[in-house]
Amino acid sequence: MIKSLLKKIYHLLKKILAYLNYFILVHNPFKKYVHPEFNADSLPFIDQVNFSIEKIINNLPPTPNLPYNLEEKLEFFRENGYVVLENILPNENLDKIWSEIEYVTENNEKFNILGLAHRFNDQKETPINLIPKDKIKGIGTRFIDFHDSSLTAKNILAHPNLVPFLQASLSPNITVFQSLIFKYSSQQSIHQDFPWVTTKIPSHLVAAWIPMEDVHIDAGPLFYYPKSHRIPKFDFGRTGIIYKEDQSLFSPDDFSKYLLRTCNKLQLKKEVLLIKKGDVLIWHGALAHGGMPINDPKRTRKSFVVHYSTTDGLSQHRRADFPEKNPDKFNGVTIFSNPLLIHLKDFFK
Ligand SMILES: O=C(O)CCC(=O)C(=O)O
Ligand SMILES: [Fe+2]
Repeated sequence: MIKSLLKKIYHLLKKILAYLNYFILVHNPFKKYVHPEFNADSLPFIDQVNFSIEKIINNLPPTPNLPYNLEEKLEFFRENGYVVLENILPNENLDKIWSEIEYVTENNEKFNILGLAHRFNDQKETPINLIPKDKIKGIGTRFIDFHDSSLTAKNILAHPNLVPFLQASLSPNITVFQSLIFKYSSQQSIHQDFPWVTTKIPSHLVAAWIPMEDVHIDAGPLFYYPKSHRIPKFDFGRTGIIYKEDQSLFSPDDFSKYLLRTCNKLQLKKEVLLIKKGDVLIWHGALAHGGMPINDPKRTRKSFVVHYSTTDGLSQHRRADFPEKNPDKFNGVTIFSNPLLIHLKDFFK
């Protein structure tokens, strides 16, 4: 009782201090405060209003035989911050990735691929051979950068039906920042990705949400707020638009509240993603989104999430200390090798 009261007082004082510090930051007479934003000089062309979609497409390698109208999809993406590309990926390959994940789960003691499990090791990324099997199988688990170890995963994330869209939305020189595989909804609260998924150029970020089964409404679908990619950026205080646990004045929770408040104020309407296996959702690095709560815990929501950046934003694997000499290219996508998992590189062929 006293302990929880003390905890509440501590958090309240911390918050007051954060606001006080922020006030000083904003009103500092010696340093003009500028509300943080993406750097205008390095914005992808699609986010530069006077750059036409036609011009963007003309800058790309030729894109014959796409099963969708690239120009229309890009216009929609530019305006709404997301788009769905229907029926563009082969089901057999999606099934293959999932069977690899099942193998890795059943034989976790052999793999030090990173994972994250609910209420395990302080929610820190942990090699899966150190996570108990029942935890790995539970709700809240994610496999991190599985594509490092799977050729099929690499071929899916660099599928020829996907790459031209990604190149047009970022730059012809795209790379993978990180990938995640979920069996169940993440149930994550509303957020934008760029404060966490950070490269040298925070605006160089798009993500693909690739279902490995049709999404059921009770499985905790992904949700998002169309057009929220244009709302003013949240200022974390001291660290600008990027979150740094040890330096930012404000917390991820403050960030979520800001996003919800701003989306509601601007009357942006929440949408829930009920797409089918083979479809892909692409979302802008600044689109507000999250995972709905799971209504039926028996319902899985197998999905593969890939965060892409450009080679200007990220010039090596994010776990590497040195640049790689000749990184692999899959259909135009640079995929750096993970120096910590070389023994598992393309383990699954
Ligand atoms: O799939 C989900 O539930 C959320 C995933 C997500 O927000 C992300 O990976 O950035
Ligand atoms: Fe996210």
